[in-house]
Amino acid sequence: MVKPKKRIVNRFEGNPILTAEDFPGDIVSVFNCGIVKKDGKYVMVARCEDSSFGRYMWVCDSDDGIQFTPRPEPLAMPVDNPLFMEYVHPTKSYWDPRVVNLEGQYYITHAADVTNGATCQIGLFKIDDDFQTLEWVDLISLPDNRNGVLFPEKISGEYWRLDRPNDNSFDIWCSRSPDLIYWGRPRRVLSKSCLDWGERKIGPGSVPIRTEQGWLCIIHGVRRQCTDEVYSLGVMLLDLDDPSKVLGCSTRAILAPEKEYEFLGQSVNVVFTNGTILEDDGTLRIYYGAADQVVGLAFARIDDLIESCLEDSAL
Ligand code: BMA
Repeated sequence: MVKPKKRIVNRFEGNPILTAEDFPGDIVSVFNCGIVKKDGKYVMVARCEDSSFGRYMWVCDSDDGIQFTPRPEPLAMPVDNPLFMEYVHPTKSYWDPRVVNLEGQYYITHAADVTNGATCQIGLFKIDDDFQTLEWVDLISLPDNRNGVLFPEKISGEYWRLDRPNDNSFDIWCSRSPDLIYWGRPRRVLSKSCLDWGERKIGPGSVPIRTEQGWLCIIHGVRRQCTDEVYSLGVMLLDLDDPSKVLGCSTRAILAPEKEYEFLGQSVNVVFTNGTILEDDGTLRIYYGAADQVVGLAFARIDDLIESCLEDSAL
């Protein structure tokens, strides 16, 4: 029997909210952004690319979370730090920044194309309160790993993260750390085999959100459609005290490409998020990259997302 239609995520009608034209200089795309709300204002760290495929992290500010103003320059990379320069290419390496406030300090995890033959590792920066100066911490994963996202607080005395080892399984994993540098006790959290819309790969999206029912996590999944890969978003709920345990995971994709700006860009058929904001009224703002070209915004009720994990679970 066909299930009834259920749309719990709604796009902002004025999408896309940010495009390359909004930036000074030779920027050709802006997508996959991390975001935090600070003192009532929105601070986005966007992934930008230029026509030589140089990559930048570019801070954009907004009062209303819809109209963003890019700062005059992208973030300067800590090129005078020999640890950073050891493995990371200063203009080509970093992508998909995820921003988190952890114990009063802002951190940015990102996927780093490294020059040590390992393809991709998770990198960690600190950034100051004004989002002006990046400080390199270190590479914090084994190769080949990406989509690293930190939980916003310690759990049972340890830091936790989700990530996606880029081996043949392409599942979501978690691990723990005493100091954000050394990570261990890896556990598989969710297998891609649970999700038809993510049958090829799944990965963590934005920073997990604490709710009374569990950690709510927006995730992405990849499905093969003829010759193309289609990137969609989904949602899972993890145990508050032990996030390696999944309480539920929506069987449906909550957002899949269906608008022209999601179908066509540098890539085709992509919606991908690494940044969400939960408002006090229970609205979740999902900022997402569309077709690896522009930034879109969508809204959901947090309760609807939790319900779809628990009552429509793929597990
Ligand atoms: C993933 C990442 C994302 C990108 C997506 C779609 O593997 O590289 O940065 O948006 O593919 O191309």
